[in-house]
Amino acid sequence: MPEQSPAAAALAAARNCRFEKSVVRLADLPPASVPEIAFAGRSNVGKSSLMNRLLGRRNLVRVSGRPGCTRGLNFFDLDGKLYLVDLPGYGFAKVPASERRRWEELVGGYLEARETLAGVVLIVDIRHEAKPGDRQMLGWLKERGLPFLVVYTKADKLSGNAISRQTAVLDAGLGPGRDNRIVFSAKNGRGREELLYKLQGFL
Ligand SMILES: Nc1nc2c(ncn2[C@@H]2O[C@H](COP(=O)(O)OP(=O)(O)OP(=O)(O)O)[C@@H](O)[C@H]2O)c(=O)[nH]1
Ligand SMILES: [Mg+2]
Repeated sequence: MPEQSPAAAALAAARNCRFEKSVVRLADLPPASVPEIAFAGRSNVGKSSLMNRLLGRRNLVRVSGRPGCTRGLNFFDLDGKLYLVDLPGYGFAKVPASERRRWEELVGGYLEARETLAGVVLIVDIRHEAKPGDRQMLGWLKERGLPFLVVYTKADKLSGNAISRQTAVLDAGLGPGRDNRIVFSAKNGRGREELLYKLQGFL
């Protein structure tokens, strides 16, 4: 077993996690002092729920009743060794163009320039097909050469057959490659161990 980095060990232990800050302007990013992993996806796809499940916390990251609630980049500190970053969601139909531009500048700027970003988790709803926003996000990640993982979440909402069917649909639509995607459920914990293992590989 290779030796774990301090960040990977902190992720596995998930002992002292605390909300650090919500960033709405790139100038307010915390110092780039430890590795970080960001979580991206459409509004309401289950980003915050996945982070809570990953950390084994019921409510560290606020789960929204209303879609589109997460406006800033929300930084969570793990033992001072690692940041997890909950990114604001995209693809919410009713946002005005100005709000969409704001989102692109903030999230695009962050993904493009953050030196300590070790990898990104792109979360999609296993029941739906890949959306343009998901492809745009993957395009950015590939362009920058950032390590990424695609998570097909809410698997608890489908039967076994439907999971296989939808997995094939999303594999074809997004092309992450089998080693880069995970079937997941924040509700029953499916895929959590695999996710943890793969994220440690980023660190
Ligand atoms: N059944 C089921 N419901 C889920 C799962 N993950 C999230 N949800 C539900 O989906 C809704 C949205 O979850 P969030 O975790 O707030 O999603 P989000 O992507 O953080 O949403 P925004 O921050 O608003 O973009 C909530 O009602 C969750 O309870 C899952 O794996 N299974
Ligand atoms: Mg959220």
